Amino acid sequence: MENNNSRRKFLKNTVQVAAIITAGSAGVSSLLASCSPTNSLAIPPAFLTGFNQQPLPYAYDALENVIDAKTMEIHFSKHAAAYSKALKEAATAEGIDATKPLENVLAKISKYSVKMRNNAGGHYNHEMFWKSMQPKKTDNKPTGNLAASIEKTFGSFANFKTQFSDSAKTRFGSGWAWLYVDAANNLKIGSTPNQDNPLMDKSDIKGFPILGLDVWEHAYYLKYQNKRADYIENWWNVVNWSYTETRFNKK
Ligand code: MN3
Repeated sequence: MENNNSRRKFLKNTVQVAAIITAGSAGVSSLLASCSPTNSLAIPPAFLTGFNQQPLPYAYDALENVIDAKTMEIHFSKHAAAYSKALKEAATAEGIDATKPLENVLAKISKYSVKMRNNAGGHYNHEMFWKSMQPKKTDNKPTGNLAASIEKTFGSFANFKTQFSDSAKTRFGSGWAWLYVDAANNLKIGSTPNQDNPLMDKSDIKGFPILGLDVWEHAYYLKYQNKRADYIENWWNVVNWSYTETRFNKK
């Protein structure tokens, strides 16, 4: 496998070099452009998502009392792992290069199958979700630019939390609540059904997500049963505001 990949890369590079030599000066820049990875969304490399599941940044029991270890284990190792696996199957079937950023697929999701939409979204959303949490902190709130922007946009952090929580509570069935930055660089709150997200061309809300909350029952049912509102209220204690702020400041 390794040898085949190296050989393929070598052949590809050789073909590209040969093509550049024969293209002449006029053709070189366009050819180089076609060789470089596409990043139509201008998202910095640090925020680009691959197709493989990354390790959970903490132990299964690290968020205990807010998200129990059993829920975390099943959510990460079964649900989220399945999205990544099915995403890679769909990519193979639909001729998508899984070494390129997933964001490029999300931006053109209407061109692909329902399987691709569900699993590209499912994988992206969970990869972001794990990073957006950390062990419980008292008085957990944003700082710096993000705190200032939240206060300016929503009046106060408390108002923001109420609006975001309402968005999460009122999402009918399965889906996500989002804090995202729209094309005009405004902070917005919204929600999407299933595994959709604001990066998808099909989404009703569009922008760069900086914080997302999974309100599928698999995210909370073992501990909270039908009490989604309690899960949401507790979740604020484990939000990783430092990571959220990093995503915000990329804009
Ligand atoms: Mn989930």
